[in-house]
Amino acid sequence: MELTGAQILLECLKREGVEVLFGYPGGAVIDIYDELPRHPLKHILVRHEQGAVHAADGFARASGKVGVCLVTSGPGATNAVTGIATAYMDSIPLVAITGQVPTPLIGNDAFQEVDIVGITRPCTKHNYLVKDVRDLALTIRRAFYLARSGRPGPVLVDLPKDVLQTRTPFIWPDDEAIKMRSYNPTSKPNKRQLQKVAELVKNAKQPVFYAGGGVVSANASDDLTWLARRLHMPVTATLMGLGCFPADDPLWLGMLGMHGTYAANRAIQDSDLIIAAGARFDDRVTGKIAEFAPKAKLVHIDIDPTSIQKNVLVHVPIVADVKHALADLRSIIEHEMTDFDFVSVHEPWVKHTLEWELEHPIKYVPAKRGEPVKPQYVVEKIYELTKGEAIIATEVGQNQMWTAQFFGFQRPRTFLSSGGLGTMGYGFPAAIGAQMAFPDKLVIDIAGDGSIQMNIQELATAVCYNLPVKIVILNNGYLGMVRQWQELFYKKNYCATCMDAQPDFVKLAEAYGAAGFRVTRTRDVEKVLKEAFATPKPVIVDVRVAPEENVYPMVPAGKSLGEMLLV
Ligand SMILES: Cc1ncc(C[n+]2csc(CCOP(=O)(O)OP(=O)(O)O)c2C)c(N)n1
Repeated sequence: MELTGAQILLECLKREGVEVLFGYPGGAVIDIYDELPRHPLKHILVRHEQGAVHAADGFARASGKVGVCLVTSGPGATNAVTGIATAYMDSIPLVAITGQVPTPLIGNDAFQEVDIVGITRPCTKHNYLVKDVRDLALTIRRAFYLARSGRPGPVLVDLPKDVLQTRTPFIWPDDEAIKMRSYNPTSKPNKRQLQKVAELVKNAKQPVFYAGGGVVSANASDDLTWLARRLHMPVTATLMGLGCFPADDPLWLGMLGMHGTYAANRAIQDSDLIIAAGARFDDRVTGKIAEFAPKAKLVHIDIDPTSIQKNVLVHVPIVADVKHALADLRSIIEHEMTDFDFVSVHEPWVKHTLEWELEHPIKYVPAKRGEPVKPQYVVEKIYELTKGEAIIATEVGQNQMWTAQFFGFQRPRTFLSSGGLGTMGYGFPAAIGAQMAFPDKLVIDIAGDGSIQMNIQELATAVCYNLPVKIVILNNGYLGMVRQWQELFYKKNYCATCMDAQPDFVKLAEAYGAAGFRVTRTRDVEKVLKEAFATPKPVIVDVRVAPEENVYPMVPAGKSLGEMLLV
């Protein structure tokens, strides 16, 4: 069967199980768009290419499948770079397809030409320029294989226009063909190392689990939860790991790191054994690295060998898929340590951590009568009203940290946030992607007034496809997180952080065909949120919150986890 490059691409996407494609057309990819109506793929036309990538990323995080986006050459491709880098930093499986000028024009500074393969080399897991249509099917298959295997990540495939137009016999490459000699991710753990871990836990008096996004992406939450309960070991997680362990479990310490809980940070500093799983010892987590967990032996489980020993010295490295490693550890504990009473050994330590939680819980000073709404209260209300049964996306800044602190995430894949790159404008398009994956779930973007303006144009997308995403803006009139740093560390020099000339968000929502609500009083928060959640279309809720509220606890940059500023 002879097909054009464009037809081959779409056939491959179909066979890879892709159901939805987030994209934006242009000259270089018209041939693909010309074919699209003849394929079962659902295409979501976004309003900005950055939105397409974040939406594909949100779809991937919520569903566990590979997200796919399609943009044109030149500015279409460069607009996608922030989204690609966002996915790269958080290890999200994504295939980004970009159009390119025809092969004879490559290197000629042709109209809308850009070297996107060069530009994205440092922020993709791998990228390809397909110069010969006969390589296309294999390249697409490999792109999916790379994106989803090993440490997941974004893969870019650049497709020149003439390649899309050329005909060639279509051959679907088999699984053997897609293997690459230089790429062999280790997924099975070394059993002896796991035995060592089991022994370490037995002998530890103050052990802690430190879970990262890898636990979520490896679908290893159940094993982690089982192990923590059986070993009677407190659990903390990074921002990316939230939801991998139920927040209502007594062993849950809360998030650790810069805006982590007192209990989690104290526990890490005092622990004698840390089992880190699918986490990368990011500086937002470790604080001053030389003083991180001074008494602890470190076990580090990660699929990416280059992640181990990168930031901290590890005593037991385990290169493996987190799912396999935790499942095998579980099996050792289940079958070889049946008689060991972990509860009695670790109970004094667990009690200690509970005391820390009581001493310094995550809290805020509630608003008095007549005072502006407290942003933390809004997040608490969202949690209460949804009972945690919602997919929550956030933007970046205080809104993100308050959500992490005050929404009790119970399940993996319910919290979508740009952790590594910290991309403002991520949350709303990601929420659109998640809503595509789960049309019947309540999807909420908790936003700041600065961040939401970075991709607000996607309201048109949400309205167009009837995606009832809710945006709750914690509107403090500031670029709040930067203002907080200015307040605490720059003598209140609020330079360029006051968001003057804000749009009327309610009217803006209405202009797009969505619904808009405004809340200025604490007593109206619950009523309006209820109404918003019951409205079957996209909604903006503009909540005017206390302008100078801060996120606490806070470990100042460069300090150790033991040096927290508390409320
Ligand atoms: C694209 C991008 N530009 C700049 C920043 C730096 N930055 C981090 S937080 C922040 C303020 C965010 O303000 P807002 O969205 O209003 O949220 P708030 O902190 O007030 O909740 C800024 C500017 C960023 N993270 N991303």
